Amino acid sequence: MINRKNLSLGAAAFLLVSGAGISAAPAAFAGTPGGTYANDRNSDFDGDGYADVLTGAPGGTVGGKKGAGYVTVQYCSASGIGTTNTRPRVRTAVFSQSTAGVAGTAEPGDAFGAAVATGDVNGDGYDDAIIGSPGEDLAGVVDAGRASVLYGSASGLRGTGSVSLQAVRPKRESGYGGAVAAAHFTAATPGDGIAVSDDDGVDLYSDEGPMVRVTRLETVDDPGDRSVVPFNLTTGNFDGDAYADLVVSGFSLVDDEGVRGRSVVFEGGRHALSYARDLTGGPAAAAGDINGDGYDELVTGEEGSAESGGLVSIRYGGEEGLTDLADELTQDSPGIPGTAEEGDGWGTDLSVADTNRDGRADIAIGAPGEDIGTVRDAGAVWVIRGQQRGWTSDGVRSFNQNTANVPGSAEADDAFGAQVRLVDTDRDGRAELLAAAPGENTGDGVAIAFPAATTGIAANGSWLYGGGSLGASGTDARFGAAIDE
Ligand SMILES: [Ca+2]
Ligand SMILES: [Ca+2]
Ligand SMILES: [Ca+2]
Ligand SMILES: [Ca+2]
Repeated sequence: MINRKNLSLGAAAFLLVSGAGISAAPAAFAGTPGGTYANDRNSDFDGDGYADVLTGAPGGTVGGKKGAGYVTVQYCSASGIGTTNTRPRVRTAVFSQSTAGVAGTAEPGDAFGAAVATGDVNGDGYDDAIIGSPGEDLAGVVDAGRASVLYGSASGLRGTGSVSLQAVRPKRESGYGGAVAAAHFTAATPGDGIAVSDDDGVDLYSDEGPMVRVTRLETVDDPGDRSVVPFNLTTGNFDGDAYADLVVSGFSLVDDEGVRGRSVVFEGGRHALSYARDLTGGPAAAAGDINGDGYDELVTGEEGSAESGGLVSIRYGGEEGLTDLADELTQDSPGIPGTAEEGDGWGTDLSVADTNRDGRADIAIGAPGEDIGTVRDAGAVWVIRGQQRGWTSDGVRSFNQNTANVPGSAEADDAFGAQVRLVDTDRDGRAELLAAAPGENTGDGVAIAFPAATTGIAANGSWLYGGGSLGASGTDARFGAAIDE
């Protein structure tokens, strides 16, 4: 049951939110929309030119509080991603609500890090982090939820000066901060706008010195078609203009559809994001330029599509926005290894970026419910290539923890592939694959980093890390439940 409410906030209803001002004038913002193009970097917290990796561990114990949650940062370099124990070492950091300057207090079940996103929201050239804690209680309102903005700097992400975002009227179990995103949606500020979802819509913010709540996008809009319970926020540039578009993906409330995946597309523009259309597909979504024509494609994943064990759909971008017709893929499609079986969850998570430097983005697909042999819900990931005509069945790869050269072994309920992220951590033009198994070791969670060879993602050289490898408590952390590229 979804609680309806009318929370439309006009532009006149600007609302100041607690937080710090801008300390430096906007200077280095590149104005790149969307941040989803294959070679974009929008997670460079320390501004050294290398993408950094932000990972959520919403089950993590902080100061003895189980499930308070934390995030980790790995500052990457020419040698890519690592930990403090790898050679070469990379600098790492851990942030939680116990970090000085971060709003709130680490309490059991806050789930800080359940959602993560990055973008340069104050336009100072250092990317910033948006972190959701949907389990946060606010003034006695259970699971009202909140999101926190942590700013980047020359020394990396900082707790000091962080900003807390919460609903105008916090609502019980609304899960504010369940999904977060940032991109250059409008010309309102030099930096990126911020989107934060709860269970019936999305609040948009822009950092204008003080953080300002600009408007609210309702997605539960009875009796119209635009009826989506938000689950995921995705940004891309589907029509090739100067502004990023926002896709709110989740589950449909349209009467005759049953519980189907559905997404609402809001188009970015000079002054505002505006409703463009809604479409089938979700709750997973990702965007990137798969055919290399300069327009992003939207890829949606519908893991619960009962007849197929998971359905992945691709709609192509163009001058007029996304195509109506979608390419539909399942594990039974030609050239794709595996067999579609109920419960596979193929398409539970998706990521789109170029893995072999051919100028066309490739698609990573996670299926955490995939059985490996007789091992139930061990999980697997696929990488499907982009080409000029769209996706191709040539060169599709699939990996699980029993694949040769992949660390660990496939165990029941590992849920490997629950998160997949393609990110070019060493800036060589080829995105590496990070695939998480948040269920590994009964809920500790691990991520496996797969290198990008000249021919694309490879098992050879893959390695594994968890919260414990990054100076945090690994126990029951569900490390990797959210990863931002
Ligand atoms: Ca960096
Ligand atoms: Ca910034
Ligand atoms: Ca395209
Ligand atoms: Ca690379």
